[in-house]
Amino acid sequence: MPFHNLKMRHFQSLLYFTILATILLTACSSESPVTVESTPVFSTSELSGGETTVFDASSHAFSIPAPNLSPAALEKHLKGDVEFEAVFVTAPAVVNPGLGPIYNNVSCINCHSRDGRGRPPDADEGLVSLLFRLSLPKTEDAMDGKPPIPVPGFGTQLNNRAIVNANPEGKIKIDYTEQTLTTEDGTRVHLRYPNYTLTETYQPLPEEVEVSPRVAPVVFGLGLLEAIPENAILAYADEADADGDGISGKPNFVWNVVEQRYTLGRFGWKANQPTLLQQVAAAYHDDMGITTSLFRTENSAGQPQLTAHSATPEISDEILEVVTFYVQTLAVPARRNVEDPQVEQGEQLFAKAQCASCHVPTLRTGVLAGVPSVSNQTIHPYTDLLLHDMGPDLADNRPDFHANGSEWRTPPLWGIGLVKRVNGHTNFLHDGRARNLMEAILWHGGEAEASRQAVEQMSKTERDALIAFLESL
Ligand code: HEC
Ligand code: HEC
Ligand SMILES: [Ca+2]
Ligand SMILES: [Ca+2]
Ligand SMILES: [Ca+2]
Repeated sequence: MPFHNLKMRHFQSLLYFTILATILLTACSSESPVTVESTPVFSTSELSGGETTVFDASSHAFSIPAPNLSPAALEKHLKGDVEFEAVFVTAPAVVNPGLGPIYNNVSCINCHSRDGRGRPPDADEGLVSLLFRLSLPKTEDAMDGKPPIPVPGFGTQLNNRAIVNANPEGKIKIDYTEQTLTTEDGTRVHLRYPNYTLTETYQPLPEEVEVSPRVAPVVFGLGLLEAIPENAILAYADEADADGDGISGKPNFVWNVVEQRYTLGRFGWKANQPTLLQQVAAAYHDDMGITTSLFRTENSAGQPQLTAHSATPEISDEILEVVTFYVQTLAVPARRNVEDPQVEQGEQLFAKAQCASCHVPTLRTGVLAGVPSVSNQTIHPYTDLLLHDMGPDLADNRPDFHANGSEWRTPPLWGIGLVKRVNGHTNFLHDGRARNLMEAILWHGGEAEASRQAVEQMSKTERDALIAFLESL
């Protein structure tokens, strides 16, 4: 996308905004009363990622470098791209050794397929891009803000694969219970609730183990989310629900390995990672069994399969840095069909149903050191990066720092309409149980109870418009 073209589009949307504002003002003066929504002003802009936006709605839409990278930055991004796709093997190979001995997958891209999202396995298919976090219950204050307690012999994640001569920690069997929900206008919607059974564990697993399923999320636009100033995020927090709207966003504060203190969590389904550097190092460590300077001890420490262990990290800081830069600088795909009347109606319904109270449409980034392309951008991520109680049906009942067993971080919705084209499925939510966008909405409970009820009360035309809006993101 040439730069002038991007500018042109930007100009068009500004112009469009001005016209819209004028129409609204005119409407205000002639017709009263006009109700003003308390939700943030939504944007009609197509530029979801500011100047990092790309106009590409193909199956590669999530894999494009931000168009505003300098030549040197692009080169660094492309080095990271190679490492993101690198397949790791058993030591002592010459290229990419260090896999395992226990792991979940052999490369980043295997889980984040096409830089997009994972899904639960089909029947008779092994786990690919869904993993399970484990912990022991906390005896005293479950909400102590401390990290999850590792399960002896298993750690905090079930590693379901192992290299030759080592044992996988176990397997998971998934089956679903079907439920039916009827909306006000009589439409029947089928929902499936997942049940997990841990099988073939290499040693007995304590009865009381807590299990949290997580599918791999998309990895584009993340530098922008990292560049949002902390105080901008905290400004949306309303833990005691002081404004009485039933919604009480809460920040997570999690252990920051580099700074050796608790800092704001932003990444992962429970916002349990503070920075992309730490998120990436944790992925190498937990998901692939690769040590780095941040996590020097193998994830299998203390298990019989770990025979030899070197204090030297299995990958260099340079690799860690370029992969981090890669996920910081993937472009955000532009919205489509923003002027379609059905999409516009859906956008209004999204605000009216209070979706925008958590899925915040517009934020402004600050400065992210070393990554000028994501700095000072106006973006439309549709998240507040805060934790919300989503009710018992979505609960994993496994606390993660300050997140309790029913709290989840609002996931960004940008690009969600392209998941089908990029990843060939429409499985949503943290465990991929929803088989389409409407199912994802109808699982909302807890703080989002009123939003879900609003959707249940909509007419079919309105629900179609809401989905058309989500598909335009
Ligand atoms: C086994 C599958 C798997 C592998 C392999 C994997 N990931 Fe992930 N990734 C996930 C899951 C699942 C999450 C969500 C984790 C959570 O919520 O706790 C995640 C989260 C992330 C996030 C945060 C996204 C967000 O929106 O918060 C980033 C960035 C990321 N992974 C990058 C990587 C990189 C880089 C690699 C390779 C070093 C990698 N991942 C390897 C499954 C995987
Ligand atoms: C109280 C905050 C809140 C409100 C209000 C809310 N959501 Fe969500 N939304 C979330 C959270 C948190 C999740 C993740 C839940 C999970 O994965 O278990 C989510 C997930 C989603 C997803 C799936 C995203 C993905 O990546 O899997 C969609 C789509 C969605 N919401 C749309 C909506 C719509 C439409 C509305 C209004 C009708 C709405 N949400 C209202 C917090 C909220
Ligand atoms: Ca290793
Ligand atoms: Ca483990
Ligand atoms: Ca509130």
